[in-house]
Amino acid sequence: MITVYGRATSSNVQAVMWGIGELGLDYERLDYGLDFGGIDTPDYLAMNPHGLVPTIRDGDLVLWESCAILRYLAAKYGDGGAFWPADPAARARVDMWAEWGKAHFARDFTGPIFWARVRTAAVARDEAALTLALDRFDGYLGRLEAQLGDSPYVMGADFTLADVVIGHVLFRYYDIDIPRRSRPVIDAYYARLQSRTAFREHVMVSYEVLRAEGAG
Ligand SMILES: N[C@@H](CCC(=O)N[C@@H](CS)C(=O)NCC(=O)O)C(=O)O
Repeated sequence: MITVYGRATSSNVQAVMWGIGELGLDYERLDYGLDFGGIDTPDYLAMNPHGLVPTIRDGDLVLWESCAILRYLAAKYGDGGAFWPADPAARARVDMWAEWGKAHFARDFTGPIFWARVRTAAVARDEAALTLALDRFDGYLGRLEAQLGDSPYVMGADFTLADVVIGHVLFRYYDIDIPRRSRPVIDAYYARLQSRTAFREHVMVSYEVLRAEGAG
């Protein structure tokens, strides 16, 4: 039984939970963070000195950082197949896209777009910065579209850890009120992700509690 500390509305918790769902693991998830609190206590900080979610406990092992957690779960409980391959070269290619997903795709959506649009009142919003962020993110979508091509998933025929790290961003991208350029390949990819039970259960989670007053 894996214990996940983190609120269901955290995008990083969602990525971990989606991975847990895909791997079919037993878990309990405890609400920590934001209004639930609990992340600034000595006990929590002893597990995660950064006071952020998610943190997981698996027996005596405690881990934080969502991608490190996903890789650990795949290494320990996966089958060495497509999701996170045992073969170093194949694994590195999955990690290459997962790293990009974390360091660019998710980062440059969450703060500059999601926070700006949903967690910031309209009067305080820097619309010019939001427009620039949307342009940059659309460039990322263009490159993701090129990588997807005719394939169902980022790495080709098979669903991998890279889809979790990149794909969890798309629920909020499509759900929030922003201008979106027509991207049929990404639309189809997002539809494909929505057909996955664990995506619907752990990623397609209402974020209304995060909405700032006056955000629109
Ligand atoms: N790089 C970390 C980021 C963790 C992070 O920023 N978590 C946010 C939620 S997505 C957090 O803990 N915010 C404070 C809170 O929820 O109270 C990861 O991927 O796990």
